[in-house]
Amino acid sequence: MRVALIHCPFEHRPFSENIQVVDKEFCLAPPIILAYVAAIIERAGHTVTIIDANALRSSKEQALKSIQRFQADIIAFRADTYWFHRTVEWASFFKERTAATILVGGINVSLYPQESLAYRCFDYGIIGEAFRSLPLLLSGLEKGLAPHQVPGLAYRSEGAVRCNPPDAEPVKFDEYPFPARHLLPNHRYSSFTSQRKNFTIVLTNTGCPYSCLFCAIHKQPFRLRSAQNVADEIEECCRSFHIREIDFFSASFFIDKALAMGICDEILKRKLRVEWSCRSRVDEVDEECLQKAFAAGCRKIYYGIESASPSILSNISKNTDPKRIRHAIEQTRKAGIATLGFFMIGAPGETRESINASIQFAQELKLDYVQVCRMIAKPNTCLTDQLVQHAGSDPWREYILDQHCAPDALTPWTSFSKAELLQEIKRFYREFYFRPSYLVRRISRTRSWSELARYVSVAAKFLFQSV
Ligand code: B12
Repeated sequence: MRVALIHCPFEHRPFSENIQVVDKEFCLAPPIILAYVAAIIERAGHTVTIIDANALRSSKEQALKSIQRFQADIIAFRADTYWFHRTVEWASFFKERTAATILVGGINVSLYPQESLAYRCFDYGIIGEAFRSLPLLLSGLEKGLAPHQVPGLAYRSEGAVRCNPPDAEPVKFDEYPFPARHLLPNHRYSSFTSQRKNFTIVLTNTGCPYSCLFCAIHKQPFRLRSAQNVADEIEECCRSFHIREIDFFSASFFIDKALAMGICDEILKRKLRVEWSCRSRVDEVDEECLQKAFAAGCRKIYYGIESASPSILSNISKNTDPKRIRHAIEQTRKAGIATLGFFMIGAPGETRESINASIQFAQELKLDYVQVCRMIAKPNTCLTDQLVQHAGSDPWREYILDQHCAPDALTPWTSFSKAELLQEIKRFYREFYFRPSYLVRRISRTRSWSELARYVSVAAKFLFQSV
C-alpha cells in the first residue's frame, strides 16, 4: 500500500489559550506523531510519505499534486480536537478529487470516535494506538478486510458507525521504531528560543503521574523509554539528519531522575554535540542533576510555574509552592541553564492582585523567558469533567459535531471575561519583556543577527497585532 500522511496547516483559533502572536511564533515543530505513524507503516512493509503542509506552507491544491505524484492508495490524517474541522476540510477536498481511502487517527478519534466518523470524508478511523492496529488495517485493505477483526477500528456498516474496542495490550515505548525523520523537512523546524538548525523534538516518556486540573496528560498511560533507546535516537538525529538542537517535548524530562541522568550519561559517553531544552516540574531538579544536564548540552529548561499564589497552586492541584519555585530557578541559573516560566492567568481563585503578584514574581525570578496563557477547560481535563458535570454537556463534543458551536470562554469558574484575560496576558508580557533591564540582558545574550531579527519581528507583531 502507498500511504500519504498529511499534516494540515494550523494557526490561531479564537478559543486558543494563547494570544495570537504566541500561537503563530512560538514553535514550528515537526509532526513527530505522524513521523511515528510513518515509521510503523514502513516497518510493516508499505511505502509512505509525509506532507508537512504546515511547514511547507502548502495549499490543498499543492498537497493534492504531491499526493497524485506519489499515487497514494491511502491518505491519512492525525486529528486533534482543536484542529478537527481543518482536518475535515482537507480530508473532504481529497475525498472529492481522488479515489484514495481516507483514514484518520489521533487523540480526537480516541476521545470522540462516533462524532469523528460522522464525517463521511473519513472511511476509517483508528481509536488508540496505531502500533498493531494500523499494520492489520493496511494488510486487510490489501488482502480483503474483515473490519471487526482490527482492534480500535472505527468504520461504517449498515448506515451506522461501528467502533471496535482499542488494542488493550500495552505497547512499551522502546518498541516503537524511531520517528521517520527522513520523510520530514528537518531544516524548516525551529522554536522561538532555538538557536541552531536543524531542530527537532524528541519524547522521553508519555503520560504523567501528577494530576493538575488543567492538563490531560495524566490520563494517558505513564510510559518511560530507556536511556539507551533515547540516546540511540539522538545519535541518529545528529549523524543522519544533522540535528544540532533538540527540544525534549515530554511533560517533564526529570520525572524519572534515573532516566534523565542516564540520557545525559549516554550523550556524554557518545560525545554527541547537541544543545537541548526540556520541560520540568520545579520539584524534580536538584544541583547535581542540573550540573550534569548542563554538561550534556542542556541550555534551557521550561518550568510549569503557573502562578505566584500558594492558594491558586493548591486549587489547581499543582503541588508546588513559591519557595520551591524560587529555589529551582536559582539553581538552574547557577548551573548556567536559561529558564522559561509557563504561567496561567484566570485559574480558579484568580484576582487582579494575584495576577499582579505573578507578574512581579516572574520579574523577581529573573527568568530568561515567560510564556503566559489563560487557563481554559481543555479537552479531556479534570476542568472539562467539572464543566460537563456542571453544564450537563461537553462543549468539545458539541464542537466536533458542529463547528459553529466553537466553545467560547471555557472558564465558568472565574468572573474575568475572555477579553479581560487576554488583556492581562498582554500586560504580563509587556511588563516582563519590555523592561529596560530585560532588554539589555536579552540583547547582550543574543548570539546572532538572525536571532535578534526574530525577537524584533515578534516584538513588533506583539505591539501592533490585536490579541
Ligand atoms: C508531540 C506533540 C505535539 C507536536 C507534534 C504533533 C503532530 N502533529 O505530530 C507539535 C508540537 C507539532 C504539537 C502541536 C500541537 N499540539 Co500537541 N502534543 C504533543 C504531545 C506532547 C506528545 C504526543 C506524542 O508524541 N505521543 C506519542 C505518540 C506515539 O503517541 P500518540 O500521540 O498517542 O499517537 C498514537 C495514537 O494516537 C495513534 N495516532 C496518532 N496519530 C495518528 C494518525 C493516524 C493516521 C493513525 C492511523 C493513528 C494515529 O497512533 C499513535 C502511535 O501509536 C501531546 C501530549 C501527549 N503527551 O500525548 C500533545 C497533544 C497531542 N497536543 C495537543 C495540542 C492541543 C496541540 C496544539 C493544538 C497546540 C496549539 N495550541 O497549537 C498543536 C496542534 C498542531 C497539530 N495540528 O498537530 C493536545 C491535543 C488535545 C486534543 N484533544 O486536541 C495534546 C494531547 C496535549 C494536551 N494539551 O493535552 N503537539
